[in-house]
Amino acid sequence: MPKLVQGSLVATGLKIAIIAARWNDFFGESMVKGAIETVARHGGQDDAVTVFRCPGAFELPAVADRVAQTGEFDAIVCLGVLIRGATPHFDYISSTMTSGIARVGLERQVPVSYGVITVESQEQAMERSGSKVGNKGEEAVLAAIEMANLYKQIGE
Ligand code: DLZ
Repeated sequence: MPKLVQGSLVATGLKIAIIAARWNDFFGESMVKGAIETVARHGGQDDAVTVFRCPGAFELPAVADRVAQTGEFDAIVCLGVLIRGATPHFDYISSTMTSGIARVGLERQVPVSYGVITVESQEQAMERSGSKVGNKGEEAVLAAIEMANLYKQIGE
């Protein structure tokens, strides 16, 4: 029988940092709310979540790196909403931000989950921040909880 190692979705005892970009906050706010509620639904304490705000998605990796270095959190969740505009800005920001977030997760001793929606329109942003296609904030926090518990299983 192979041994299975996996993280549970129980948030009890976990300290979670949510880093939320302010751009397109109209959509981002429901992702933050969904993420906080999900921690509570999975047994996390009220004071287990700390929300950090930064200007935009571009700043997420830098803040995640700082937060990771405090050593105070079991997992970090990055949340943001990047909507394609008329300029190449979207492409530059999305690729730099995505690889930056991944790098923090690889280089620091803490799981970092990716809850940034990268969409073509406000309509798509609406669908992914809590309506038709779910709430990416909730999904990202679930991944963070599972990864934090998996890291504990693998060994500290
Ligand atoms: C500049 C910019 C643009 C055009 N669009 C977005 C966006 O859709 N979502 C987002 O989170 N941030 C955007 N930003 C801001 C950049 O991420 C960054 O905050 C600024 O360039 C300042 O460094």
